[in-house]
This record gives sequence, C-alpha cells and structure tokens, in this order.
Amino acid sequence: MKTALITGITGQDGSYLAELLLEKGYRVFGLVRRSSTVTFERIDHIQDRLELVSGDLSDQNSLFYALEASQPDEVYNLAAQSFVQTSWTQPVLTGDVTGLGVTRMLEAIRIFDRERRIRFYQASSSEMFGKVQAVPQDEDTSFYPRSPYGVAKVYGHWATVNYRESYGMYAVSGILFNHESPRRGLEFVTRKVTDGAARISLGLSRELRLGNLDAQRDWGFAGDYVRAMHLMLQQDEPDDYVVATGETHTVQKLVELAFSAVGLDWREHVKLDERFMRPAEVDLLVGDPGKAKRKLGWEPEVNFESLVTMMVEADLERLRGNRRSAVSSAV
Ligand code: NDP
Ligand code: GDR
Repeated sequence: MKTALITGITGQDGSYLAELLLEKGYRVFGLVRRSSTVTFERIDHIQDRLELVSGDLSDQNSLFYALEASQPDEVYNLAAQSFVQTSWTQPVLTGDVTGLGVTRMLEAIRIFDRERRIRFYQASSSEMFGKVQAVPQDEDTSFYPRSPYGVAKVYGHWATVNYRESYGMYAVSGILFNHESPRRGLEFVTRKVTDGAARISLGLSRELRLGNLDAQRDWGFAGDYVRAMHLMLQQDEPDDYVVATGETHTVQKLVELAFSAVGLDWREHVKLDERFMRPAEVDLLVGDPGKAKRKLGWEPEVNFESLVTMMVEADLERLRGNRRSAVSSAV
C-alpha cells in the first residue's frame, strides 16, 4: 500500500486527487490549516478515510511534522494562494505561500528523506506563460508571467526543476491549464458564471457582473487533470508535462453556453464591471498536451460543453436544495 501526502486537500483539486488515490488503495494524508470555521466541505464525504495533519506552507516546521506523521511515498503540493486577482492585493503573501512555500516543502523532503525515496509533484500553472509568446503553449514555451501569482508559480516551478537537478530528487512539475468542476471556488469565472446563471433562472438574483469577456482560456475538467498528476509520479524518470485540452474559448462563449443551458439570453443579465478587470491580463491560453498524451497515455474525457452543463446542473440542484431546506426549516 502506498502513502500520499496532499497539501491543499481541502481545495478543488485536493478533493478529486484524494478520491482518486483512495480508489487506488492509497493511504491518504492531507495537510490542513487551522481555521475558525470548518473548510472541509469538499472532503466531507471521504473524511473518515483520510488522515489530516495540521500545518501551513508558510511554517517550515509544520512541514517536517507532516512528513514525519505521514511517512509518504508521494507528496502532492497543491496548496497555494491560487486566485490571480487576489495576488495583486496580497502580493507578499502570494509570494510567500505560492512561491517560497514550494522551497519549504522541497527543503523538508530533502532533509527528511536522505534516501531520495519520496516522489514530489508541484502544481505549476499555465499562468506562467502569461503574455502570449507562442500558440499553442507547450513545455518549451518561454514564461512571461503577468501577475504576482504567475511570478510566484514560476519561482516554484524552477525550484522544483532545480531540486531535481541539484539533489537527484524525483520532483516533477505539472503545467496545468485551467480546470474546473462543480467544486470550483465561487470567485473563479466558470463557477461565478454557472452559479450566476442558475441563480438568475431561479429568481434568486437579477444580474451578473463580470470583467473581461474577451480573455481566452483552455478549460478542462478537474477530475481528468488529477489523473495526470498521479501518472506523472508513476514514470521511470521525473519530467515536466503540460496538461490541457488543446481547445480555447472566450469568457463570452462560456457565458453564452451557461445562460443558454438555463434558457436565458445572457445579454439581458450580464453587466460589465471595472472591478473585475485585471491590471495586466493573460489574453490567450491554449495548451499542447501532446507530450502528456504520448508519454503518460493521458486523455481528457470531459469536453468544454459537457463541463459547463455539468456545472450549471450542479448549481441548479444545490440552489434548489437550499431553497427547499430554507422552506422546511421555516415551517
Ligand atoms: P484551491 O484554491 O481550490 O485550493 C487551494 C488549497 O490550498 C486549499 O486547500 C487551501 O486551504 C490551501 N492553502 C492555501 N494557503 C495555504 C497555506 N498557507 N498553507 C497550507 N495550505 C494552504 O485551488 P485548486 O484546487 O484549484 O488548485 C490546486 C493547485 O493547483 C494550486 O496550487 C493552484 O495554484 C494550482 N493550479 C490550479 C489550476 C486550476 O485551474 N484549478 C491550474 C493550474 C494550477 P484552505 O481550504 O484552508 O483555504
Ligand atoms: P485564471 O482564472 O485567472 O485563469 O486562474 P479565473 O477564472 O479567475 O479567470 C479567467 C479569466 O476570466 C476573466 N474574467 C473574470 N475572472 C473572474 N475571476 N471574475 C470575473 O468576474 C471575470 N470576468 C472576466 C479573467 O480576467 C481571466 O482572464 C485560474 C486559477 O485557478 C489559477 O490558480 C490557475 O493557475 C490558472 O487558472 C491556470
């Protein structure tokens, strides 16, 4: 039986990865932060099969304790301040957690695991490509990050490559393009739009305020992308991979699909709002997943249209359920 330690287990990807590893018979540990409210919504359904250890990527010692408690074969570093917009208002925290946090975990593994037994996965991002240098983007495309988040991810990416080359660690970096699901945080544009369309169709809200509708993203399904993370740690040699669908769509197209899924005309409900525009934008992301397909045998299974429908339906169901429970608690 293999053992994995997942940082960011309470996040979107952490929850899907934990499910996948449990299915494969892993013993799964998760690093969780202390909070005054419970943040386990995404792992509620599997919590009795997980072992949670308390820690924080900004606290070096807690990472040693987590390694000692879990004795992992594999470490998946998914924790981060992951919202791009917030990285402009909290650039130092983003640099500390999303960037330096990677070095803290690599250092903890380097010192704890002298035999180089532990395999390490770093959650790198297509945001590292930033300002368009080539289309589509692959493992050889140069980085030009456009936000403090992107800058921090570039640091974490090169730290991972450097520890592999300096110390012979099995350390890999998955350069994942946007991936979404019904568990996506409500602040990210896909979920904001599917939740907004569902709310408006149920009469719970009247309008949806958005920023740049022209940005283009390569959107896939998170459940597909965690399979690629696992595959990257099962290879003979450590290497870095782009994970993407190879298709790109505008934010406007996302909006059109979500609103038409609930039978509404988006033009009647969507308002542009300067507050959601970014100081520097990433205009066009589309990945070339050729290497992941050839070497890992990885393929995405959910296309963009099915993803949007899945998310709208999940939001409708959740909101109808909330309404029912509000009514029943009132009677
Ligand atoms: P989420 O924002 O959903 O989850 C982030 C996780 O990190 C949460 O569990 C959060 O804990 C945890 N976390 C935040 N700060 C700290 C900290 N200081 N110490 C320990 N844990 C912390 O992100 P996703 O699941 O979407 O993404 C997972 C990773 O993949 C992130 O690193 C992200 O940057 C990266 N990525 C994501 C992509 C995507 O499209 N989803 C694409 C490419 C990369 P809490 O619940 O307590 O807040
Ligand atoms: P992104 O995701 O920045 O690509 O980072 P997000 O969904 O936040 O934005 C995608 C695009 O939509 C435009 N947009 C809006 N975005 C938000 N959040 N809210 C709005 O109202 C809005 N209107 C337009 C944005 O300008 C942008 O162009 C995600 C995160 O998961 C990162 O952690 C990850 O690394 C990258 O994907 C790959």
